[in-house]
Amino acid sequence: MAVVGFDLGFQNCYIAVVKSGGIETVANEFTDRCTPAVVSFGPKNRFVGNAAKNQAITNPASTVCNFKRLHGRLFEDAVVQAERANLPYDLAPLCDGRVSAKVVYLEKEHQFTIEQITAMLLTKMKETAEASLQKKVVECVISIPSFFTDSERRSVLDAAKIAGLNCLRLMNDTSAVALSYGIYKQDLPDPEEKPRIVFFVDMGHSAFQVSACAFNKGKLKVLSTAFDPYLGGRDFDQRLVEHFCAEFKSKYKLDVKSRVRALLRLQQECEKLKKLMSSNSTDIPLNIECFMDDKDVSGKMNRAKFEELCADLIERVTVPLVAALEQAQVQLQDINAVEIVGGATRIPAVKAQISKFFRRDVSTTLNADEAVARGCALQCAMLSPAFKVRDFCITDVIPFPISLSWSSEADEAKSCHEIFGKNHPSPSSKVITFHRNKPFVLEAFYSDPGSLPFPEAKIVICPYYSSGEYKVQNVQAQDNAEKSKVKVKVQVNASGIMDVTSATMVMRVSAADADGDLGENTIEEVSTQDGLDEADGQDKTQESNDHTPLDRENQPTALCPPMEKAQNLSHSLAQNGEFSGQPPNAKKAKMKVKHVGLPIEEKITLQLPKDHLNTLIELEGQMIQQDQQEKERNNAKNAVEENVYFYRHKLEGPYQTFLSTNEQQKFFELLNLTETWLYEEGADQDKQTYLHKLAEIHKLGMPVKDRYQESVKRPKLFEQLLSKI
Ligand code: ATP
Ligand code: K
Ligand code: MG
Repeated sequence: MAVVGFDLGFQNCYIAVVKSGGIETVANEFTDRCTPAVVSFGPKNRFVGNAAKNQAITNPASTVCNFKRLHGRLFEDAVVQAERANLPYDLAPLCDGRVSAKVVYLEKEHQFTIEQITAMLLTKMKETAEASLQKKVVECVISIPSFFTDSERRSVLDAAKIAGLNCLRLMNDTSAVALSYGIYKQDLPDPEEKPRIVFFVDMGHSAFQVSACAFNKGKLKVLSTAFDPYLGGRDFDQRLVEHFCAEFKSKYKLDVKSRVRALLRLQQECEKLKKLMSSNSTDIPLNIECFMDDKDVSGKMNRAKFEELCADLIERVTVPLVAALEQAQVQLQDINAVEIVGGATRIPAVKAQISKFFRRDVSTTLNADEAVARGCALQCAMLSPAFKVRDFCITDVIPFPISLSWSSEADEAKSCHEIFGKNHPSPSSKVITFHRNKPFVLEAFYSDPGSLPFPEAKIVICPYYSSGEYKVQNVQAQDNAEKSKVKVKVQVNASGIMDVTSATMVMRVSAADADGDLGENTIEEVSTQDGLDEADGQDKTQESNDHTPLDRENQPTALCPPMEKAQNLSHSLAQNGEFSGQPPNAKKAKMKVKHVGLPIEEKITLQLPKDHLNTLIELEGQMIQQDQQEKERNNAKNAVEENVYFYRHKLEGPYQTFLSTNEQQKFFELLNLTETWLYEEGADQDKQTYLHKLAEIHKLGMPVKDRYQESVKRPKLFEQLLSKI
C-alpha cells in the first residue's frame, strides 16, 4: 500500500510519500514540489496545477483558483458572495443551493461543484504521487484547516472520493505540523513527567491558525486551537493592490479594477513585491509593461510603508494567540518552543508580532512549506498496516462545541444538550440512553453559531448551524408496555466529523429465551433515565515499540491500548441539573436482556446525496479519460512533427547515400507537405489521423534507416568476426 499525505492549501499544495523508509516530498513533472491549487478548463482538456496557473491571465473566466473556502457552503452564503466578488471566474448555485464554478470546458458551459474542482486537483496530486512511487495510490491523509466545520470536512472527503481516493483521515493543518515535529524528537518527557509545551503557528494564503500542543514520549495532545479564518497572505497582497490601484488612478488615470486581466497581473506583481520585501527593507520598484491601454506603469514600495498599510492586519495576529494560550491554560513561561510554518509567516512583521507576543524567538526548525504534507504522510503511515511507526498517540480537539437536541417523551418541546464542548478531545464518542416507545429524532448542531467561521450564522439560523438529523427507527415498547431503553452512540471521528453511529434497544427477555442463543448479548443494566452514560474516549491509535520513526514494509503495527476513559460526563452534567442519570457503576439487579440494533435514518446538512456522488465519480473518470486522450492526441501530433525534422535532418546528412535521388526527392516532398499540413488543416486532427501521417513518413523512412544502420553495424560485425579467427 502506498503511503501518501496531501496538503490541500488554499494556494499551494504539497505531496509527501513514504519512500525507502523515510518521508519525501514529491516533485511534479515541472520539478516543482508545490502544486498550485488551480484548475483550468480548455476546449479539449483540463489543466491542473502549474499548467493551470499559466492560464490564469489568458483564460481567467475558466481558470478556477481560490476555491478551498467554498467547500460545504451554499451559493447564498455571505462568505461565498464575498469571495465571488474577487474571483475572475463565476460561481453559480446548483439546484440544491450549493455552490459551483461556472466555466467553459470542451467549448460548452459547465458547472462543477467545489467537490469536483478539489477532486480534479487531488487527481493531479494522486498522479504525481503515483509517478514517484511507481504504484497505485488509493489510501491517503489530507489536511484541512482546524476551523473547518462538519459540512466543510464532509465536502473535502467527498472530493477525495470523487478522485478515487480513500482518505483515511482528515488532519488539521497544525496537528499535522505537530506530528512532523514530535515524532522525530528523541528527548520528549516521559509520560508521567510534565509535558513539553509547543505552540504551532501557521499563516498560509487565506488563514491563520495556531495550536497549543503537549508532548510526552509517544504522545501528542492538542490542548487548544484558535484561528482567524480571514487572515492570510492574500490580505497583505490586497493592501498592496489597493494602494497601487489608487496610485495608478491618480498617476495614470487608470481604473485597474475595471479590467480583470490588469487586476490579475497587478495581484501577481504585488505578491512578488511582498515576498521581496521579506528579505529587503529598501525601496523595491514595481514595473508592469503594457499594463492597460498600452501604458506601462511603475511604482515603488518599501517594508516600512508596507507595514503601515498592513498595521491592522499585523495587530490581528495577536488575537488567536491570546485565545490559544488562554484555552490551553498554560503560562507563557511554560512554553518550550513556538514553531512557525506557512508562507506568510515569512513576512517579518508577522513573525515579529508572534515573537513579541510569546516574548521569545520563534523557531523555524520545520520546513515552512512542507511540514503539513509530511505530517499527513506520517499519519497515513501510522494508519497503514504495511508500516511500523514509532509509538505516537495523537489526541486532537473539537474546535466548536457540538450539541444534540431531542424532544422529551412527555412534551414535544425540544431540549438541547451540549455533547462535546470546545477543545474536547477528538476523536471521541459518547453513549446517551433514552427511554422511548416510538421512533425519535436527534438533531446535531453547533451550540455556538457565533463562533463559527460563517458570519451570517450570527444573524439567522443557517444550515451549517445544524450538521445533521438522525431518526432512530423501529423503537417500540417492551412486552409489558414499558418504555424501552435505547442507547445511542454519538461520535466525533478522527477526521473531526460528527455522527450518530449506532443505536440499540435493550429488550428484556424471559429466562427461557435467554437460555437460547442470546448468550453473547446478555449484559447488565446500567442507568434508568435519559442521559449520557459513558464517554469511551479515544479511538484506537496505532503504536509499536520501535524506535525509528518509520520501518519499512509489511510489519503489522500493534494497536496501543485504548486511552484512559474520558471523564464521565453523566456525572458532570447531572451536577448542572441537565441530567439525572445515575453514575454508571451503580448497578441494578441483574437482568437478562438482548441488544437489538436499530436502523438510523440520517439526513446530513448540505452533503452530496450518495447517488449524485456516484455520478460525479463517473464523470471524473470520463474527464480523466478525456485528458488522457488529449494527451495521446498531442503526443501523436508531436511525433509527426518530430519525425519531419528528424528525417529532413538525416536526409541532408548521413542518410543521403542510402536512397536514390528520386526516392530522396519523393521523401523531401512528403516531409514538406506534412509540415505545411501540420500548420494548416492538420493543426487540429484526431489521434488516428496523426498516426496515419506518421505511418506514411515511416513507410519511406524505415527502409532507409534500416539500410543505414546495417551499414554502420556491418563493419563492426566484420571486425568482430576477424578478431575471432
Ligand atoms: P492556506 O494555509 O491558507 O490554505 P496555503 O497553505 O496555500 O494557504 P502557504 O503556501 O502556506 O499557503 O503560504 C502562501 C502564502 O505565503 C502566500 O500569500 C505567499 O505570498 C506567502 N509567502 C510565501 N513566501 C513568502 C515570503 N518570502 N514573504 C512573504 N510572504 C510569503
Ligand atoms: K500549503
Ligand atoms: Mg496551509
